Amino acid sequence: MKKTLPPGQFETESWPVLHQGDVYKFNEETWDFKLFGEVEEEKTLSYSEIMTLPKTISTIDMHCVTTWSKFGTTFEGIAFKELFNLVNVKENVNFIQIFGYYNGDRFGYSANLPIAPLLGDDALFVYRWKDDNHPWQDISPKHGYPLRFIPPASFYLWKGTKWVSGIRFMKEDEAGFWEELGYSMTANPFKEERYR
Ligand SMILES: Nc1nc2c(c(=O)[nH]1)N[C@H]1C(S)=C(S)[C@@H](COP(=O)(O)O)O[C@H]1N2
Ligand SMILES: [Mo]
Repeated sequence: MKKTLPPGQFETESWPVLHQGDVYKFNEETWDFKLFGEVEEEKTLSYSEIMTLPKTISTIDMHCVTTWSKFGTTFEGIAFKELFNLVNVKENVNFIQIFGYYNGDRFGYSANLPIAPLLGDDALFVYRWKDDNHPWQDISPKHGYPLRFIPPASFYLWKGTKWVSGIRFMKEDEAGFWEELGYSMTANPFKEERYR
């Protein structure tokens, strides 16, 4: 398999853990997934409703802005397009923010992304993974259990919200948690778009 390291990155075999705040403790009773914003009708899905959606398995490279890249991790999850299909977005809706847990607030973290590049099999809300050194296993609490977004490799990994709670659909591209603090709106590692 051909590996292309983006500029300024180094390869790691391990999967580092990086986030702000504490680790979310999953409780199925209070957990849900919201599809909201510029949609005809907002939707709230329970954990079991999410987990019965069609599954996708893909190998996706991860590039963290702190300069590590991990190749060849295989994920099992629900493709963004499966959730996108559940709502009718209004006209000219081309962006989303993916929300997740931060310090007691299930909607305290967010990352913005354009919709168009997320319609393939490499934009997944994941719950299981494996690689050459690890058998299939659940995503650990530190990596985002019960559900965690993994963006296509053409985005830095901070766009990969852990402990996800929902998707907000938007007409304008609006900054999320790190973007507000000066990180790139577009975040392409191959163009080294780290800051804005
Ligand atoms: N909810 C939440 N998701 C988050 C973060 C965070 O602080 N909170 N940090 C992001 C950043 S900056 C990175 S690099 C990746 C790291 O993912 P990992 O710890 O699974 O390697 O998670 C992203 N998702
Ligand atoms: Mo990061």
